[in-house]
Amino acid sequence: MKTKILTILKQNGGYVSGQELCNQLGVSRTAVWKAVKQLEEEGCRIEAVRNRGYRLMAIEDGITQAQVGSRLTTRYMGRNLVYFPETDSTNIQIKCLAEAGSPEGTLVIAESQNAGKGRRGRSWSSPPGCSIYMSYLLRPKILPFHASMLTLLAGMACARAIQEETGLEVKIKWPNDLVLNGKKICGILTEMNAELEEIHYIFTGVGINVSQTEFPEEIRETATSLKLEGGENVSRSALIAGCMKWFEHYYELFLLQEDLSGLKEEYEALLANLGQEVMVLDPAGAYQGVCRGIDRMGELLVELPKGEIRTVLSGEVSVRGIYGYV
Ligand code: BT5
Repeated sequence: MKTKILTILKQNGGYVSGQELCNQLGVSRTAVWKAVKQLEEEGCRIEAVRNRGYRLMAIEDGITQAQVGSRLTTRYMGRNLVYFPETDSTNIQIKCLAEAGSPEGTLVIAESQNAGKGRRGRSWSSPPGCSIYMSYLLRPKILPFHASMLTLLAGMACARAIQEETGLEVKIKWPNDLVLNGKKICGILTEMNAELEEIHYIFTGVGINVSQTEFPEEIRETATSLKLEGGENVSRSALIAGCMKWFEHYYELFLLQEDLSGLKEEYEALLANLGQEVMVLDPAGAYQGVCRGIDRMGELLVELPKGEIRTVLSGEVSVRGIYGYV
């Protein structure tokens, strides 16, 4: 109900009478009043004037259910939304929701995480107030070995949303990082529950650095935020809604063919290091080559000095430019 009230107040711009809200939502005046009070606690300034009604004056850059929900334009992505002021990890929480039968598109958002996860046991720095931590649930009927492509879709979606919201030319460092001016601005972690032939569910966690001005010592050289790179006053709720919109768009195209053939060009336009020398850190031995884009399965194509093209599977391999992190 909070989401609906906020949506109505936003759309209207002026005063909306208590009675009108009651009629539209089919609830009592007391219920409306209670929901308005809760919205105020979540950072919305709402004026209440006798005989005129409620009017939205200002809204803090919060990422609660109502604030994000009132911006969504999707059919299913983010429509079932759970918000935590603090949690261990949104990936852990979305897994619980998946086990409990939550529908595709369910989104968990947290203001902070005390056990934010990176890949392979690494951690994700997750202070409150300056960042986005979110995970969404998918139940695609695809083969488990096609699942890694969903990380690529997430990267495209977040990159497009950031570009749209800030105008900053963020790029994808294949397979799971977004980078800006040579530093990491976003990390993506996809996990799944599957059998050999069937995916039960899959979830993708996304962390986006929005307005940090400082980072912990160990990532100071490699991490950055939208604010540090010139993205002033970025609305986190708008950015989350944008990520959901673009993800739904790319996901639908992906499901048509269960591969990236319809998205390859768009992906490559966002790919960092395209046409440049990269180092492939393969556990079986590192090698150098020129990045030539991706194939329809989302594998990275690297041209070796003698012209042979190698396909690099995501997983254990890390790819970076020959000059530093990106
Ligand atoms: C990732 O792992 O980049 C995936 C990160 C996914 C985080 C999201 S937040 C919401 C959801 N819930 C979770 O618990 N996780 C997901 P990886 O490629 O392994 O990178 C991790 C490495 O990035 C760390 O070892 C640090 O070096 C660095 N790092 C940690 N926090 C960072 C930050 N905030 N910004 C940039 N780099 C960071």
